[in-house]
Amino acid sequence: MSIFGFLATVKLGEATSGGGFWMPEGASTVAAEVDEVFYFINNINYFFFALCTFVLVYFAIKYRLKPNHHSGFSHDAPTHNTPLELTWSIVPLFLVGVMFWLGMDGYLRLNESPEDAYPVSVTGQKWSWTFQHPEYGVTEAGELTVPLGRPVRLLMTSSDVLHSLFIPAFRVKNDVVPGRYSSLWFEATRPGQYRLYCSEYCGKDHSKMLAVVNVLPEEEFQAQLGKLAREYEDIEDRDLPVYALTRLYNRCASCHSLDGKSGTGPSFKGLWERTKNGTTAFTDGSTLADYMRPGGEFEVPENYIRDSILNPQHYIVQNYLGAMPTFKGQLKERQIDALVLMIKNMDRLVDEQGNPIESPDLGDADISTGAGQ
Ligand code: HEC
Ligand SMILES: [Cu+2]
Repeated sequence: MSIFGFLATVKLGEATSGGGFWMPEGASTVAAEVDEVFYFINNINYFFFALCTFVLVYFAIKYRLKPNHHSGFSHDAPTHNTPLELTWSIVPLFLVGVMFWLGMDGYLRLNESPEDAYPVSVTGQKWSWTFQHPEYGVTEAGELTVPLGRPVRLLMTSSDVLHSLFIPAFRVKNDVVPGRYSSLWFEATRPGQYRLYCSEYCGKDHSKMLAVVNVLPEEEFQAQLGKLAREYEDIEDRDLPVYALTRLYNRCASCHSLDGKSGTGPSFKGLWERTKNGTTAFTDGSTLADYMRPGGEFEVPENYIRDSILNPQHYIVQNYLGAMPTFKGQLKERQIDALVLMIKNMDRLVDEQGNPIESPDLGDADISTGAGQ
């Protein structure tokens, strides 16, 4: 085994294969290689840290200014040592050269996604992730389902500020930038659930911008996406509010609470009461009631909820900032209906503390979305 091979495999303080103190166990085709480069560089660092510290301490003691020596310098002390200077220049130069070569080689290969990779479009927004599967017409939020043993390519963009998508177990990370696309690819080697983080500070709730990558064997993967693709179509109208609460609300949860506490946005609790009565005040001094008169924009109050989801910058509620991203293109018509119904029936869906009620009674609930009135 060469010295580099050796340095790359020593994992100080490691017990498990793959994972350990620095990184979780690898679960993608590139993980082993990334780890090798990481441990190679890290172990060289340990070595030189120990060497330099040792020499520093040793010389400090050996050549300290002793009592009864008036000057620390002697005039005939050596000022040069060519072999020594060449050694400490050439050895590090060689090592950094190897580090560059290993890093660049891996970086280039990580950037080139295989032709036949399974495509997923990713949108980062404060503070959640949305994943779209164009092959199935499915949108997921907070969870990304991918096939095992097949390359997956993420085409990513942001609808507000700079984010960064990081899946530690796969050893892949890339910035997610507003106004342009960036990409990332991986091939998962173990089924299971893995953490996905935003690793670029993007505001107040950056630390909550998490998702789970769910790696499924091919057959299960196809079954799961087929199910997600039909999910909201198959649902009966009467079940839409519960569907919205369990499957869609996670996209709103970082800003809208269910228990009345105001967050980045107003709580959903009591929102419908306010909307129906037109008492919501906007930053421009108008109130919702001004637009609810016959012939007005929100004569049908359900339309205000709908408009808030699709054009959030249109009317800004007093005491809040226009921080809500648009969900245009991210939610299907029927899903928007579901959210409107959820907000309308909020007090039947959750209890006083905002916890979901199990099998809520929606028997006589108002499940009209205002459409067609
Ligand atoms: C990044 C934070 C954020 C997310 C995520 C978010 N919103 Fe909002 N939302 C806001 C803010 C801030 C306001 C108040 C300012 C305004 O009117 O645009 C608001 C206002 C609203 C309003 C009007 C509230 C009122 O009191 O009249 C509705 C309805 C609404 N959001 C629905 C949603 C739904 C449904 C989702 C999820 C699909 C969602 N929002 C996701 C921040 C967010
Ligand atoms: Cu972020």
